[in-house]
Amino acid sequence: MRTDTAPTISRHDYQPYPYRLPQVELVFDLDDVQSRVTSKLSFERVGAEGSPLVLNGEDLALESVVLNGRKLDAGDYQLNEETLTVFPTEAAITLEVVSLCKPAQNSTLMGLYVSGNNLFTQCEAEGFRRITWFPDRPDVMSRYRVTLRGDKARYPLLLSNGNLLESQDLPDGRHQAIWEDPHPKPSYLFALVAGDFSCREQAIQTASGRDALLQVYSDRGSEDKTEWALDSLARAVKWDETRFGLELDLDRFMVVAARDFNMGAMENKGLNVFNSSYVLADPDTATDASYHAIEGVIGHEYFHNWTGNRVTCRDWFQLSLKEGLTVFRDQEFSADMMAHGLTQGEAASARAVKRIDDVTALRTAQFPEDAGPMAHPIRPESYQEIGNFYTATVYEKGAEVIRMQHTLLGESGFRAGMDEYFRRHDGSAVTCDDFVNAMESVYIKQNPGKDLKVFRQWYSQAGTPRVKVELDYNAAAKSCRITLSQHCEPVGIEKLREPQSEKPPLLIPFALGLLDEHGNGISLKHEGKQLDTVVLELDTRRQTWEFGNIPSQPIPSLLRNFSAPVIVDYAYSTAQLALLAQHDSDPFARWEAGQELATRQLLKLVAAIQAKAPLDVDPEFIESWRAVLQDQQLTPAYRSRALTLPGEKILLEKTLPMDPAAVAGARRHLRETLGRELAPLWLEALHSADSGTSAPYSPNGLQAGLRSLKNLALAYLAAGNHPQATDLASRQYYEARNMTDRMGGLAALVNQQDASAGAQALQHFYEQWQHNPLVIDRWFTVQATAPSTRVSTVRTLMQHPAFTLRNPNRARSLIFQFCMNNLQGAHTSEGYEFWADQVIALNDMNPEIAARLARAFDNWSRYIPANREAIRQSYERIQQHPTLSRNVAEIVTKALK
Ligand code: 0A1
Ligand code: ZN
Repeated sequence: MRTDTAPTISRHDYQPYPYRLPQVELVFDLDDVQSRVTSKLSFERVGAEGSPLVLNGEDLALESVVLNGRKLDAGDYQLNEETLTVFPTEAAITLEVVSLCKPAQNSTLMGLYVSGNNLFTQCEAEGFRRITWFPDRPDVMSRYRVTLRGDKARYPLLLSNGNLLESQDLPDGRHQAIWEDPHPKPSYLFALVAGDFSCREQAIQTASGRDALLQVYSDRGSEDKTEWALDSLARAVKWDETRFGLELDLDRFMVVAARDFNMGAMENKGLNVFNSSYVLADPDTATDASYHAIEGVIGHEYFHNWTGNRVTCRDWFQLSLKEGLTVFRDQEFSADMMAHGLTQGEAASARAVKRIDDVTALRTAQFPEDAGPMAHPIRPESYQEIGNFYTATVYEKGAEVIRMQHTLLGESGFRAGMDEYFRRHDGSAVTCDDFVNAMESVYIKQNPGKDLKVFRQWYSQAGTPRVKVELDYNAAAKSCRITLSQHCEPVGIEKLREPQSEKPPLLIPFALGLLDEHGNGISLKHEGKQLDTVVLELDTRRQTWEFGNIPSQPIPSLLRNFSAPVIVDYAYSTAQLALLAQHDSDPFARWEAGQELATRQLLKLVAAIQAKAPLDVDPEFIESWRAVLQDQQLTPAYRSRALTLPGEKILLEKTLPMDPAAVAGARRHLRETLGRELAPLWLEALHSADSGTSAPYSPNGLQAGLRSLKNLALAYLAAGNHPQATDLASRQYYEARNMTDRMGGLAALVNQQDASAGAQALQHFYEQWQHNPLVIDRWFTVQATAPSTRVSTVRTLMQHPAFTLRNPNRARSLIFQFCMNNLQGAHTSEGYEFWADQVIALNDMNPEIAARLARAFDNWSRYIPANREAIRQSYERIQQHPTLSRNVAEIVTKALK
């Protein structure tokens, strides 16, 4: 905890560490109250003679320091809050440091901490320094040999990275295990786990015929819920071999589930630690969405073994080097898994659904971030607390930047670039530039005379670019000119800089198709090929392309498959959008056209609410929704996406000033209207989808699609106050045979008019599932996000015996869900006060989690005046908190600038 202003660390200030550290030996005497760590570090000086040896440490008690066999006195070293410095004279040094830490008291969940009765570590980004003094930076890579000692009854399992060399019993009921990791790694990839777990395992053979063991550890009693995670892991191993030629490099690969975890999961070498919500699943307790998330996160952490661990980051500014790339890889893995075994047409639709979900996530979380005070390039230029930069920008926009390189190079070119990247950098700590260099080496061969110089700007520039499209059709010449121009507004701190200079252009791969007036695709000649979709490489402010042989005035299909993370401006007529929504052969662009129609309708309603005018819904809009609902050619999963209105956060971004109540009101009104006007069709969809899911449960795309359409239909019927809605929802809730249906029923019950039916179901649900924490998280979330929920309800729920702020999942399920996903409940002065109270409470407990909550209203300056003022006051109150953590302080300072 610190109250002074934290220094800002800049990307350009990088200095290599003056020592190499080839070998690390750690001995842990584990105990939850106090653990002793003895470390023996063998350094070799590579920098200037006399370079001081600076080690990071935090919340540690120092017992002793021995330098080259000589015990140091306090006067021989420098010790302060954050560093321990010794002053060696030799070039080869062994340093032995003994220190103590207190796991049970550690509520930050960084470093060594207690969860349940077990001990876990979390070291990324800078948690290793809470375990022992160390050069805690990713460019110092070492081989680790780790001895774990602990009480055998309490900690029957002692796990760390790499291979188990030996285990033996010790006196006094203790035992020890010695682990050695053959692969050099940075400290952030270190892990240990000690405790009592059950294990599900599978022996596999890797592509080259090596035997390996995959293991998933979880709390005793939950072993029946780890089958899907283990299967997903086996699929991930195979997929990385097939798609990228990357093999598992370990004899065993372990995943351990933890109840208390700040993030989703962590890719520690050979010993991944997971938030239990991304491990445990069975049909009774996990929804389809959870199954898919588990598969994705298991894949993500496994893929880090190459993109992150074998090749790691030189410094934390390069975080997107591993995260953007690994998110791209997990997205592709999930898409391939969803498309697996389907016909070509179904596979295309399944991939489009995945793309729609990923783009929706990007627009919900990253676009607002890129337009707010925390806006930063995917490779940030500076930070105060690196923990604040595990963001949607670094991860999701980072993945889009990788995807654009994939689009520019093609699948085989991208693969060649990846091969080159590993050939050059395996075993080292590198930069984003190194990655682009490898890709560029292939791109240059494919495109003589061109390079990725302009493309690199994506790594340096914040903000969502806008691409304006102009179309000129020449009927006489039967030719069509497409002009693209790009622009990116200053964002975040850029706005404070004077004078405001225009940002340099980016290379934007812009996928385009043209349709005739019947909706048929027009073949386009581009760079000597006839194509349905062309990828235009826009790399200046404004560029024009001309296409011949266009028989009549075409309708453009723009940014197909979302080929770049930009916003497109084009003056479509409603009729053109309706045509695209019915006929575009690109399923993503087709969905997008429907979303644009809905957005226009919703924005009209927002304006009407603000003007206190009557709320009219255009009949043509309802007809466009009817057409999709009736289109049996579309898969249920795709239809459910096409029939979902744009989310409140996506809509808010399109309004200025932002008026949360009006946006929520508009969306509610449109859902109610669609629910009422299309009631017979929703009923039909509900019934036919229901009969389609009588097979034994599987989370596969087909079944999940049917359930998602069914739950959507139920939600619309409830929104439209259909007379049968309560009965239908009750029946679905009480008779459900899986959690997806049960939650669909429960949400509909809680959100329909008959309050007593909702309350009864909630009571029933709690009684049924009170012993399963992950299910109780859902119970809190449905209530936190119900439109009728107010601050008083949330405060009451916080008094519930099952509630605790200390468990991040629980805090997220209630507090975060309410503050971030309940527009009607949270955006009141009472809501903002409540939020500030919780940020302050969390600040003293878990700064990482507190800082995430602190971001909830950081775009306050774009709100309508009443909300703006109330939020600002709450931020100021937080700022005055005397023990503000560096994490929260950075967010609040930026929000108030
Ligand atoms: N590297 C992990 C994310 C992660 C980051 C920080 C953590 O501790 C606070 C935990 C996990 C990933 O990308 O999955
Ligand atoms: Zn990651």
